[in-house]
Amino acid sequence: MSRPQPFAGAATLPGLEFGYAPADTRARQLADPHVLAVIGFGAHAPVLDDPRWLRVPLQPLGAQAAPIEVWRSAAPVRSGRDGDVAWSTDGNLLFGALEIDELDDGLEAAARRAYARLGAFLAGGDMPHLLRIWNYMDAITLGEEDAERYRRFCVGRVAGMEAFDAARLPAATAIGRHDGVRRLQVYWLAAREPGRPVENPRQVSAYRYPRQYGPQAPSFARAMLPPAGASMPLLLSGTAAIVGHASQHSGSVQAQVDETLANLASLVDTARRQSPELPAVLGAGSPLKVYVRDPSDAEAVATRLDASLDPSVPRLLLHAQVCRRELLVEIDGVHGAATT
Ligand code: 3EB
Repeated sequence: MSRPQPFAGAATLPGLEFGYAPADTRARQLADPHVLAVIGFGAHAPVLDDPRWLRVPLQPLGAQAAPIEVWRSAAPVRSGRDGDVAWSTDGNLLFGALEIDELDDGLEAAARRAYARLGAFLAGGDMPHLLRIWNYMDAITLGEEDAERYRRFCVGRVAGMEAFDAARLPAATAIGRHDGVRRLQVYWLAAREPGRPVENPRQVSAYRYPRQYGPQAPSFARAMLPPAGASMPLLLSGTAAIVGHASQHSGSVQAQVDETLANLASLVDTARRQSPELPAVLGAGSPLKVYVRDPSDAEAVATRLDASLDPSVPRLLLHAQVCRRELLVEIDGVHGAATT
């Protein structure tokens, strides 16, 4: 198999590859000492002992068998568990995962506990700089106005983030599950050196959203460039049909897909001003996760993506709830990856 060159010409740090692979290669991936993380999706993904294995209970949509996601380092990896945190590292990059049950005090308190635990874990090591974080929770839009669960999550997240450098928010995804399991799942990529956050000129920065979206603006950057010299892709946050701070195209999933892709293109253009070696358009090194609220929209979403994206762009559709009720689709991923 031909290996595309990692994009950073003068890379001095071992690189990280991202890609999807057939689920039946799982054992082989986990036997590879360079593999930092392997993610399996859906109710049928097994529970395994390996700290590099993460089971994400979001159900894949579509006819194809669900792939696994593989993060592979150019350097050998060691891994372990520290209490409730599963981790792996190549010495420069750190993958970690944590699950916190919601107790009687709810999602806000679970988010506060999760982020306090994460902050303490990162502060205790030599890879403290959070580049990218994923937050998966049940029933994200349940509750009215400021009692809505996503808004409580945003409040708890900030309360737990005291140990963080607020000027360097990570790229992020916060998305809802449909499984009724009240457990917050958080996983992340951190680094020895800080990354370089990227904002989207088409969108108000999420951390500056006005009060109408909740008492605490969401704490994330729209994208993250890797530390200078690292041979790693651009990390794209969960991106939806939001322009300025307002949701667009209520009721039209096709138009929301188009607007979301325009936002992703704008992020890539913006990142390329700092990293001109990044490819100009999404391609084989841009594996995407496409979160679809209503499974009956999956075909329309897939068709729209087929019409707009280069066929080489790997995409995985997952059944998930976006954190605003009118938003039917959200996309995250990486761009400019050397592929596994
Ligand atoms: C948005 O643009 C859509 O709260 O961490 C996307 C990515 C969204 C991350 C988060 C929320 C988060 O506001 C929602």
